Amino acid sequence: MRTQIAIVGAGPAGLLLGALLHRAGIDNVIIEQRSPEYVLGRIRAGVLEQVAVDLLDQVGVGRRMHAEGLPHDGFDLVFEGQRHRIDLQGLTGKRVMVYGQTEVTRDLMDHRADVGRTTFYEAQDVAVEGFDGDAPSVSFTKDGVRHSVECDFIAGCDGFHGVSRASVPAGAIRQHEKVYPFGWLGVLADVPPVHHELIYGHTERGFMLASMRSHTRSRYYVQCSLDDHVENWSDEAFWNELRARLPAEDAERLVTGPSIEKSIAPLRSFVAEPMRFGRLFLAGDAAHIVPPTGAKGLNLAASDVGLLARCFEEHYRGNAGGIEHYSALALARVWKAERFSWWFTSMMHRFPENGSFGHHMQLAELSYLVGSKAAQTAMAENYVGLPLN
Ligand code: RFL
Ligand code: PHB
Repeated sequence: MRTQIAIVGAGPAGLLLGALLHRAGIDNVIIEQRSPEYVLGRIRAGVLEQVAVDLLDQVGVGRRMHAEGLPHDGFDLVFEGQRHRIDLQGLTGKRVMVYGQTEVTRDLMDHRADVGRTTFYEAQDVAVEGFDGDAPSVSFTKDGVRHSVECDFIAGCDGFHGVSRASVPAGAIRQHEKVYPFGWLGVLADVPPVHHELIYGHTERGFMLASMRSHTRSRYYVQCSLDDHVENWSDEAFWNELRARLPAEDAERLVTGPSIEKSIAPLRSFVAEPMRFGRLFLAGDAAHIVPPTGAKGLNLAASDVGLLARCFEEHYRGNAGGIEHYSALALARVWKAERFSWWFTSMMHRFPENGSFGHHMQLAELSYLVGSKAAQTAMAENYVGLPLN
């Protein structure tokens, strides 16, 4: 089989890239190692920046997002038991859209099925080959048969643990990493959210986040230890811990119920440079990871593939230099989102090794932030998302 772009991975990056290329008339095939149900079962991001919303609109999959998503004009920061609102709309003129990654993925999967582009799910032993020469290909085994997709370019959209980045010779890639000494324990439950906007909390017991998927479905997180296990957390234990981290008035209002999903995610900052190796291009979590505090992971995946699709379009329009700029353009945005996510994470979590001095530095920074319009504007500009260049 032959195509123009072979895309490895059917997460949001791969599916959105497929849709953008389809719209530009560029042939593409997606190869995904899991089943569609497995991909949809991963509960992850919840907040979309305007850039991501615009890209979904551009490819014509925005209808349900606009009908069911919740536009948010601000969020609350909590420290020392008090809530302080960050007015995104007032400070930047922009808002964010609360709409789950699962729904984004479902909308993109439905669109792909409608337009009839090929996706291979449950592909085993996926290998990316020949990208340092003129004849790249992606091979895999499906139902016991080995297949090969020959292509002009490979887009590695296969997440942090994927095969694309791992196939680049070690000497050709630089990796920058910071691993945080804690994780997030997340719970999804069909209970109304405790507040109509998100609440990010700094508490003596550690970080907490109150988020949502709809008016009837809540997503909550509490900072936990890296060696903790989901099995250690009954629903009751989780709700008690969350209640202990919420401001008193919210704790009283909190509605609890059985969890639908419960998981622990480690927190990591990671960047691989460059994001292009000959005819292989990395996008999304395959190239970089941010801790979820800034809600940037899915949004960076979307902006990467927005840039990549533009570069491929230029290339096929006859501008051979089109693809030369991808890595530098994408990384300029990635590093800024890395900085914001690292900063927000550092300010909000309990770092046992930082001691009382570190704790006071966090409180001083939070106190400065809520007292300074300039500091709030800087935070809000980053939260709603920087322009796509
Ligand atoms: P994905 O979603 O990991 O998709 C990669 C796909 O590639 C497949 N794959 C392979 N396919 C073929 N061959 C192989 N060898 C393969 N290896 C892997 C995988 O099965 C998968 O389907 O990466 P992508 O598309 O780059 O998307 C990135 C986002 O998923 C991620 O950045 C976000 O979920 C991060 N994130 C958040 N981002 C936001 O923008 N806003 C948020 O509010 C937000 N909250 C979060 C988050 C991530 C979290 N976790 C669990 C890490 C909250 C959490 C808790
Ligand atoms: C979520 O709803 O899952 C979510 C929201 C905001 C974040 C991280 C995760 O910063």
